[in-house]
Amino acid sequence: MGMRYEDFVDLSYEPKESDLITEFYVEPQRGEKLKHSVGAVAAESSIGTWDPTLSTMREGIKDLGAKVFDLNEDSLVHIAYPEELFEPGNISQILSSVAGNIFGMKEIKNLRLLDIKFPETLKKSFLGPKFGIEGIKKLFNVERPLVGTIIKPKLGLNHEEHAKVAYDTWLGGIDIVKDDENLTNMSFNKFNERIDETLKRRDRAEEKTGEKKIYMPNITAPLEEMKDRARYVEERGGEYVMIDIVTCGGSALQEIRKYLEGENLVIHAHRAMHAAFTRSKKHGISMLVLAKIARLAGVDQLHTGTVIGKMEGGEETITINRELREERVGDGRYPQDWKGIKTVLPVASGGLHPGHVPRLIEILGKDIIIQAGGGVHGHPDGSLAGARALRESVDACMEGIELKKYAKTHEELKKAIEKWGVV
Ligand code: CAP
Ligand code: MG
Repeated sequence: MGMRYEDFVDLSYEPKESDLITEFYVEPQRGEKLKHSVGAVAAESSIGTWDPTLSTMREGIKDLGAKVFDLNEDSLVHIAYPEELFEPGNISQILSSVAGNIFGMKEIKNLRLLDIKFPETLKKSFLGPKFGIEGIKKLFNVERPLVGTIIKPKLGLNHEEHAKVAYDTWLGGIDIVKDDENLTNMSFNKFNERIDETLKRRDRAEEKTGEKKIYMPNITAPLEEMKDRARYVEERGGEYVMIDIVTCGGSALQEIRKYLEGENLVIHAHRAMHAAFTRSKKHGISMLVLAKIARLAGVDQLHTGTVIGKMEGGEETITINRELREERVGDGRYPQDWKGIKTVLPVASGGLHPGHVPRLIEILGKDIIIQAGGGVHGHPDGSLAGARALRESVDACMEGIELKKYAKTHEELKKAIEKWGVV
């Protein structure tokens, strides 16, 4: 009745449609056999443990064991999990299984969860985005990439200063102003006061420019507080909230998504802390997996990197963006069927300035938000001019005019390029 780690490897197994599939990169610890190590991963992430002769094991339970069904020379491993191992609608439980204890096992030197495919029953158990790209497009009614800014300095401005900077950038042509990931309810900048003041300014900016303007306040906090903050934003005419989804965790994210089901609040997801587990190429969890989970849980917008900005993360961003925008079936080796789950608008942010914009659009396409904090508020003539320069860079691309040429007749863009160049 025993179940050794090796018993969790069955290369003849044909995965079923109903199985959850994972792709791992596995490096066994020195002296460990690959089969033993990958078996350990399948065992610990499903039903097994270190002792193969459990007195409590019986035939029916053995069938619930995950199966390594594909094992490559390059240490890529595919594992199939019976769907009964997972509680529908429970991200935390799914992660505790397929991305839980296994990262710390002694048999393993390095282990990276590269990809995941959810079967239909699990997929259907999640809400997915309420608005998605389509809903967001309706809100703005423009075909170009949206331009956003993060108020900088990240922390320190009081609520009036914050609102004034937001107003200036809206006047300059910014569509979306967002709080930074660590700006919540501070002693020097109270959440409620900031919301009141900034939304008031938003209304004025909309009147003055005739354009749709959005403020994305960061409601990140313990769950009950987060709900109160979301409600406060909605009652004052806000249309978006931002959540730090990694530091809040899947449980809080799912709960707030459910709470907002009947409301008109778009969810912007910041991914602060993701790099603690996504950055190493050998260990941890890929950003692609995090993005898929965020989509299932129901964020409408997600930071996915820039390829060319200040943050680490290259070409993978292109794959992730494609997966988030996919309306039907994704294109991994075990493609995710997204039917019934809306799309997510990717957000390019981190070290960007107007000089990045043509290359960014070339790499990532038009269905993105281009956000710049330092690249707006660091403009030699201030935030309003910085906002103009960023918007001008997008307008130039949409008109198919080379940035340096466009800058000849657009002073703000010219100065931005003088300072930061064109990438
Ligand atoms: C951008 C940003 C974002 C990063 C995070 C910042 O500001 O607000 O938090 O984009 O990275 O504080 O760095 P700047 P990512 O425009 O001033 O760089 O989007 O990759 O998760
Ligand atoms: Mg930030």
